[in-house]
Amino acid sequence: MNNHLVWARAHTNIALVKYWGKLDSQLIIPQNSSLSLTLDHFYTDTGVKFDATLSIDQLWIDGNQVPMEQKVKDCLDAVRSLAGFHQAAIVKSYNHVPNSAGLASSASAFAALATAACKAANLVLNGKQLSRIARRGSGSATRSIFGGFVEWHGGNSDLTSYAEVVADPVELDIEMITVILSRKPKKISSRDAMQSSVETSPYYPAWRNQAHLDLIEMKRAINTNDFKTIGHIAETNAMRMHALTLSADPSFTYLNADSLAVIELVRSLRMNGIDCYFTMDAGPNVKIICQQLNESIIITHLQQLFADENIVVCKPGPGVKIINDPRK
Ligand code: 2P0
Repeated sequence: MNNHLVWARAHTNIALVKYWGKLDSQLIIPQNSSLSLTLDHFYTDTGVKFDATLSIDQLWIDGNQVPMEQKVKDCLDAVRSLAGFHQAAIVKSYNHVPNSAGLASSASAFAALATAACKAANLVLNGKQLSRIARRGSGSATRSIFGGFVEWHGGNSDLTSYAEVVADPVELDIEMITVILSRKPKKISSRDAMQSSVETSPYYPAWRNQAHLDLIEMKRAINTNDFKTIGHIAETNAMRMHALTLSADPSFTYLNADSLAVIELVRSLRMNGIDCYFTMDAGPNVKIICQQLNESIIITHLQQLFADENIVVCKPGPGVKIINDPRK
């Protein structure tokens, strides 16, 4: 075993065809395949050491020790089972993502955890195998193992549910302007919200069928560098996902008044010939999908509504990497 913590850095990803619902909640097998873009701006650094002298796993987030989370334990257990030992671990994580507000902090967190833990356990795995371990912590983390456009093949078992690169490096001019409307943790976790959608929305079967079609069209658009189609599918797919929470029982929504204001702005810019689209995840923040030539005009409009520090331009980002201790 290594004497020091082994560190990995993983970036967040934003789904263009969303994952929303599980077939198997233990193994985290999704109801539908999904496709995302890994971003350069938001990331998590996680260090792991397995230590025979520790009696229980320890978790430190942003410098503070916190109670062990079940998702972290699930991911560590998957690594221990593969490595064939039972040693407890110390895990230290530094998040450079606004936590739990629809910016997919769990995606970068569990991709970094899986990668650091496998290396600390002296396991030599390829990206596909790492993505299956990351999946045990959080579904969206499956995709953050890779950079650029990434597909998570939903599959129907541990072996068949993994991520794969669709395009990396990304040649297309594409960026996402993240508008941070809330830095507070969300009221309903995505885990509970998607389960409620699967169990109570009468529209769930239609979502699953449509997501399958959206994925096929999205891959075609990526392969032909067709920005308009990518944006259009991403926007309609996101709103169809949010229709599931609105049609669940009890009904709820992640959209707030500010989200609607950004959506209206995107629609009005588009009416005026500026090619841009929106997507949203399990929180009120909106991501505007655009190209560099329109970036400054979109930002000028956003600045009339929101403070500069809440407008963050993200470009395609890299896959997970082993790094040196980021605190040294
Ligand atoms: C996604 N989201 O595809 C979708 C779209 C949010 C909206 O994956 O239960 O934290 O840990 O597998 O991955 C967020 O859910 O959920 C998510 P679990 P996860 O990015």
